[in-house]
Amino acid sequence: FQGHFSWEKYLKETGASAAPASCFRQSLTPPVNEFKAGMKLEAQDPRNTTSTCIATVVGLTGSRLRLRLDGSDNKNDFWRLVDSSEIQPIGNCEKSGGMLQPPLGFRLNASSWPLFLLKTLNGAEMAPPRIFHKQEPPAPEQNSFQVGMKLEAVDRKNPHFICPATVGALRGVEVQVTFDGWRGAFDYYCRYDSRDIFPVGWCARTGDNLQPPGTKAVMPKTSGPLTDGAVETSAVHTTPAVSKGGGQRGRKPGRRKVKGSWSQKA
Ligand code: MLY
Repeated sequence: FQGHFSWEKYLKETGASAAPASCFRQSLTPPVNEFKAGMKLEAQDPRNTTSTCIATVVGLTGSRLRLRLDGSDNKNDFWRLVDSSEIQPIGNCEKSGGMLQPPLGFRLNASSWPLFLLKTLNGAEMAPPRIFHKQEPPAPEQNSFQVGMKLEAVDRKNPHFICPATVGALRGVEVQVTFDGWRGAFDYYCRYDSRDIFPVGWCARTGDNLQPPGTKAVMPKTSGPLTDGAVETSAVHTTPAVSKGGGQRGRKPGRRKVKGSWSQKA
């Protein structure tokens, strides 16, 4: 479900162009997601990347999994593409001589980890090896993004969101991702081969939910009939975005506080 946001219209309205798919470290056909909620797998602990932990799929969105580390709380969920090299079938770690580790912030005493591990795996539904993807797509040879190109990007403060974005700047192998309509509040730099950025149309193809642009920023001026940037943006995007009540004009980015794991003070 894509709300009423249409890239085709939006690109026309903004006079911008989409970054070509060849710029991204993503497969040309988005990877099939055959995982199911409740399945367990091995994942690198995002807060301690040398640790391999047990994770449970707690949600699915497009080609991505929402993961929670067993023994952790529900405030530290993270999202991975199904073809990420950071997820593996259970058994992989020990096969390669490693040991499964408790997650950072393990909620029990460290000494109870071995028993916890036994219990969490006992009778668990393990994600079958065949639904993992053999390897990540290769990184493009170089950073071929250009300033002004449009893309879809994970909002790293709210990683369940993928949103329309623009390349704001280039810095060697890095790309500045600026979120359309959010006045810079969510912008970040990432490597050009980051797995968090996608070509225009990605969400439409994976069935992931692309957020419409925010309404706050003054968009780059185009030859439209309106002259006030702020008015233009709200006129252009008729979708009420993620706001609840109040109307678009009154919405302050960062105002909405939602209980739950993903609202890390957005
Ligand atoms: N916590 C924020 C969420 C904003 C998300 C912005 N992304 C989509 C760029 C809020 O409630 O406004």
